[in-house]
Amino acid sequence: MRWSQRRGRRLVALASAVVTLPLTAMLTPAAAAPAPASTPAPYALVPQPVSQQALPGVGFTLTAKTRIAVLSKDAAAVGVGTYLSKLLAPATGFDLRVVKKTDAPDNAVVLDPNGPKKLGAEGYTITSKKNGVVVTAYGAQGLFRGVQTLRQLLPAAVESRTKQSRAWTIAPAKISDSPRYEYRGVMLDVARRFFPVEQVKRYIDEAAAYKINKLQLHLTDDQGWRIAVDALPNLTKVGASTQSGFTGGTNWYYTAADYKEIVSYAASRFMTVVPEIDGPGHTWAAQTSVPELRCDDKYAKPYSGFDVKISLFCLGEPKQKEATQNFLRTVIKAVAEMTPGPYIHLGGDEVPGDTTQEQYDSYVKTATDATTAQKKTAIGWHQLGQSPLPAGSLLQYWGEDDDRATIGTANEALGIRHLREGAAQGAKFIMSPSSQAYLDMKYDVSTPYGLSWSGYVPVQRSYEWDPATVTGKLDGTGVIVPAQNVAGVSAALWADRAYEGSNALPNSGTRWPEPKDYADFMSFPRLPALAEVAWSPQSARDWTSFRQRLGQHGQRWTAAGIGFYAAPGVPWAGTVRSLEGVHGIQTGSVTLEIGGATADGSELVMWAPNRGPKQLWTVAARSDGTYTLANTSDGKCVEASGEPGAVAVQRTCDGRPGQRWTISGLSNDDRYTIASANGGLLLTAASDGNGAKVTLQPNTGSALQTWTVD
Ligand code: TNX
Repeated sequence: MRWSQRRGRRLVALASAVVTLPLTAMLTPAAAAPAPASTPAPYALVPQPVSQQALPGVGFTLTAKTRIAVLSKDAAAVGVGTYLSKLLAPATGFDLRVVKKTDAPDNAVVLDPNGPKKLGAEGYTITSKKNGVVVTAYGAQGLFRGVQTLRQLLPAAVESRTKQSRAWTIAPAKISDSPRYEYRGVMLDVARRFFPVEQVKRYIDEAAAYKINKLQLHLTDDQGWRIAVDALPNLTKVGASTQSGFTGGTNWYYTAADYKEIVSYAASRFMTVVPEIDGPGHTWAAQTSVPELRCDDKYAKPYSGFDVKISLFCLGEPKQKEATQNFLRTVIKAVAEMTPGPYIHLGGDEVPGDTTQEQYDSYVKTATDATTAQKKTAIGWHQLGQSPLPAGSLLQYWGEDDDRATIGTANEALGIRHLREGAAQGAKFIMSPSSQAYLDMKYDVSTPYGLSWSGYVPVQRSYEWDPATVTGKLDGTGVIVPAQNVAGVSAALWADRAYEGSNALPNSGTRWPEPKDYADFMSFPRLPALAEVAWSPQSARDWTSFRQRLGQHGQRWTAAGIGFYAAPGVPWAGTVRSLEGVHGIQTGSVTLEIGGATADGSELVMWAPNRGPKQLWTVAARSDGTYTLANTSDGKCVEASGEPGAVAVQRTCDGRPGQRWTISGLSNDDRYTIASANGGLLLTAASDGNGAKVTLQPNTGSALQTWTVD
């Protein structure tokens, strides 16, 4: 059921979401403020600040002698100065000196943490003029957020890891800003796919650039236990030996030292780590290590598969119930002691059906008691709302748009009932609606990785929603969590299908990207979209402005080495590769050609490349984001009817759906998939040999479906 695509309904839902936006905007309190969205944004800042104004003149140009002057002795504030200096060093080649001052000097980048209290912990102002730049905040954290904006006032090349020779001018502006929500998070599923420490740190930097301030680590699941607990060494000895698709690991977990390194790196970016210990479902890895948690008292065999809802602690037997309680107390205490942040996430999602309410309640009570005993705030997926929770607990809503249609009907979806029960307890909510905020959902039919049980999530869908109304019906009525109980927003990057051709199970030829490359491709550009949802006032947000601003950020990511998805519908500027022009279209050692024929309907073939006109294609973009591919010898277009197995032929170009193609880059290199706009099947060579036919086939991740467009 959860694998079904439900595409028809999804389209209806999208259409109505667009129509209701003005209404939802009117309902939110932030909309009462004057709407800055009506004036075009002078600079391409993401997230959109509360207010910005371009000033006349050229702005402030950095030189090797420019100083970063911190108007404080506070170590955290000075630390932001050092961070900025290091951030600018690789691309500029400057080693800007950080100095402590009492008064703001001219011709410097001034960081002033002594601003008015009304700026709040994260608010800031920036004044950037020809004779210097001043960032003002109430403390170091606000300075850090301001520095992320300052970064975006510099040319995109500043993100390069290597020295670039050019002028480094900070655009002239007056900006005043503060966040809509305090909780602005992203979750990494390090359980299904283990992210080495370096790759977690890299992701922290990428997220911090968009003012994300919480990093939830999904540390435990069926496929792996990723955090060392001294008292239970088996958890990492056995329980960490698998990932989804991998077996035999010996170090696929964070030692106490690793975890500490992640926590302190995150803290240096003003980001709080939220560890998640999921239960009572999603606990197979724990059961491989601690047999007392199982009804049969036997060690479970490590699991490296791709299913969900496969496991449950043995909650019905008194002996095992006690073992589970002891286990939870030990684990939560150990994790809490390693975690300086205020939160422990207790999971609670997707419990297999054979649990009674009493059993679930009792698990939740043990887990939340253990959490409050450590003076931490409990967070759970919204299912946790069905059980009594300590005051101040947070719930993370991950429902899907299809369920929202049932709100207020006699047959409300179970997830909606749990949401209601949580809301009735007065809990605050973190919004991670799967149809908008799940980064593991495919963008569109061409996306090589991930799932689509909650629909496709193109960038626009991840952007155009309001956390204040997302727990209501799609028309904005029947909202369950009142606006004042929304604590914030979190994106979630699950990793149970982090391989190419993820519509099918992987095989021995499947390509697995590095976790960082999977994360980059699925997060960019959607993480910045969600960061803006979390930070910017609803009244300052609109898709037309966002897509323009976002289009300027692709070159920043390219400069930084982030392999993002150049999603259709966004005007990508700068160094992003344009596919338009004349190209050979090749897979393996053969290239696409028209053969000896020129008649309409004649079949295309693959052949060893000779760069002749019969093997070259004019790639032209259409306004709908698709391309046509016209042969340079006879001008006819590549065409295939939509069904599986349809043979690719040439025909006089007339723009019919069978002649339109979605060309999508795979992560971080120059390979593409070519999907028919007439149903989404992929152009597939029958073999890597001379004379091979080309047909439409479902995405299997096969090398014969990945193309270079040279
Ligand atoms: C549901 S969302 C899950 C995860 C999967 C994810 C895949 C949630 C709380 N549980 O276990 O990884 O779907 O999209």
